[in-house]
Amino acid sequence: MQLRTTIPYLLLRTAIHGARSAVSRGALVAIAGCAIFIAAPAKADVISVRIADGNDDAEEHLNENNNIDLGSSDLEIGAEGGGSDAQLIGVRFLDIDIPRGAIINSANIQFTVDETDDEVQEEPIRIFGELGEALRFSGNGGDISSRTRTGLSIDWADIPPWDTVGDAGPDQQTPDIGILVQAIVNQSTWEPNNAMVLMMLGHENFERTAESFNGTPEAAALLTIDFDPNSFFAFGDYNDDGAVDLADYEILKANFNTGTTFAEGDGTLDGKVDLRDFVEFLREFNAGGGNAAAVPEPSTVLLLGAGIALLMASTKRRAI
Ligand SMILES: [Ca+2]
Ligand SMILES: [Ca+2]
Ligand SMILES: [Ca+2]
Ligand SMILES: [Ca+2]
Repeated sequence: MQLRTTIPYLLLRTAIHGARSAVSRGALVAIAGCAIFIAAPAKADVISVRIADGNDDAEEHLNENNNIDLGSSDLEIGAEGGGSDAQLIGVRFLDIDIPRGAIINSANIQFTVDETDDEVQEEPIRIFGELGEALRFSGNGGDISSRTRTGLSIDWADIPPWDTVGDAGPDQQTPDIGILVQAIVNQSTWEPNNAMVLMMLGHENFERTAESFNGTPEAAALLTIDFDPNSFFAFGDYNDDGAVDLADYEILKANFNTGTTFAEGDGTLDGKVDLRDFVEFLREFNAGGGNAAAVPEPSTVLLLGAGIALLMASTKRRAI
């Protein structure tokens, strides 16, 4: 199976893979895209969480009413009705016991075949995470499509035919969605044991029919996350030199409101460089960016805030 991914995702994937390979060295590492502070001894934890409620998997029909189906016995990834009725699928997982900002090594969702399908896939299924509260799905029209999505998405392409009911192997598993999980656990509102929602945006002329909780609870979607509980995302080290300092601030400032990647200042991984990134940057800057000798003077912090405030004011003027 060939995986198609977005360029920012590849950059970050490289960075996180670099961090993983460096874990055994138990050292401070800096790699393309971001820097990771490794506290020895590092280890990887794996959690697997299955959907546990009929209202935690749902289908939204992408028609004019955006009707929600909470109780269907299956989830048609792509489109229902022989491929004519495109759907957005939402899956919600409870009690994700991961600390805020922990490095996500990899993640995937495992589905199980409910009905056989063999349409050739012309375009990918696009997978997003939800930023925000990740509430249980409701029957209100548009409940899934109205949620705030991660700025990044992962493409699930070239899905082979599903030819045996009950199969739950690599062909029914999403590509690595670790970067989406990273964006979710990086949110300032994230706390261990929060719920997590992921969404699969379908299209017409393609259908893969997976089990839902309402159909067969023990074969409902299963989210697996491999993470390092001892290593944390460095939100502010955009230039990978192991320190969160004025050089990183200049990057953030230069790309404020226009940047889209981590290297351009998007520490929160939502595809935008904005005030939230600056808040995260300041948090790490104030803490010395992992370097206790580098804690700045309060007056420096005030100057940085003034610089960003000027940028925000000039943006507002341009917008009028
Ligand atoms: Ca359901
Ligand atoms: Ca269905
Ligand atoms: Ca830096
Ligand atoms: Ca951001």
